[in-house]
Amino acid sequence: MNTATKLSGFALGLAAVFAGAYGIGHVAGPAAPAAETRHDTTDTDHGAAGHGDESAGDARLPGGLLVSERGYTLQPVTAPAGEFAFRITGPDGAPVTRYDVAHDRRMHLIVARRDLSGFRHVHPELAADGTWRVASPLAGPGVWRAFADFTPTGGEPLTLGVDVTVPGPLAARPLPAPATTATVDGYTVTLTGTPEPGRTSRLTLTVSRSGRPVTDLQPYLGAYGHLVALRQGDLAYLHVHPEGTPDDGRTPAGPAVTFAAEVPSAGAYRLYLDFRHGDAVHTAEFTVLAGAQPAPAPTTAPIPDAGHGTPGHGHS
Ligand SMILES: [Cu+2]
Repeated sequence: MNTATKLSGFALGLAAVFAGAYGIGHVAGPAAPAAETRHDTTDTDHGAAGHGDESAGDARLPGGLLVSERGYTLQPVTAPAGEFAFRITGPDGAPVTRYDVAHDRRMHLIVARRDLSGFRHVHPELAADGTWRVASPLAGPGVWRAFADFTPTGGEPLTLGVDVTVPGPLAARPLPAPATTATVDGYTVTLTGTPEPGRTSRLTLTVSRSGRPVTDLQPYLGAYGHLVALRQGDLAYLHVHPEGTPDDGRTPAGPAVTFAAEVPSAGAYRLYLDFRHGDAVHTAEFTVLAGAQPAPAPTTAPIPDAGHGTPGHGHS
């Protein structure tokens, strides 16, 4: 991960401050640029590698880092209290009203605070004018990243991201330590496999309850589990695909669900596994470290205590 990538996280955080606060009548985002500055299909853009995606043969950015890409722009719109609403505008500047179904839905809205807490995955309803609405998944104060994961009809799958601020007292939440076991709603989920930068890695999540394997997982979004991975630092949104589907005649309904994951760089990631059992969706979360950890870069922003031991900057 390079300096530009790290700094972009800070810049986005600052942008959120200026973007105003969600829920007090603000319409976030500038007018939709009909012609965005990024057109990822040209090779000239690929010359500017170093955005953190070092995977061989594919210099495209990870998803979710851009609010506007390939002419499509994510625009939160004013919504009543307790509701979250947004539009996707297309290359012609008009709201997109036609979407393809992917993973059982036309729109997946994922939100997480920038400190990777508070993850929610919800499915908004589309109005005829192209506005998506859903009961607000933003559970409390903080700077949230909202990801819209969709496929416009006639276009390619796309994940756009936008920062949304919910005002209120902020509590710092450090990223939980890496672990291979998570508990949620009485379930224990274990993770095997380690993501390796730049190539596809198999991650297997195994669900048990009260010490017994769960073998009757219920289909959710066309699979026995749905996994989202977000990179610490910039919340790059990673594509993760389940192996097998409930209707293929050979994929068991648990206890293990296997995914193919590609991470673009070494670093810390938060994994969020949605699975359905007992007619409810549960989310198990894991922190994982991918690859060798990057050496400390001398040009990153100062961290607390960084000045200790430096002549002339000592604290007593
Ligand atoms: Cu979804």
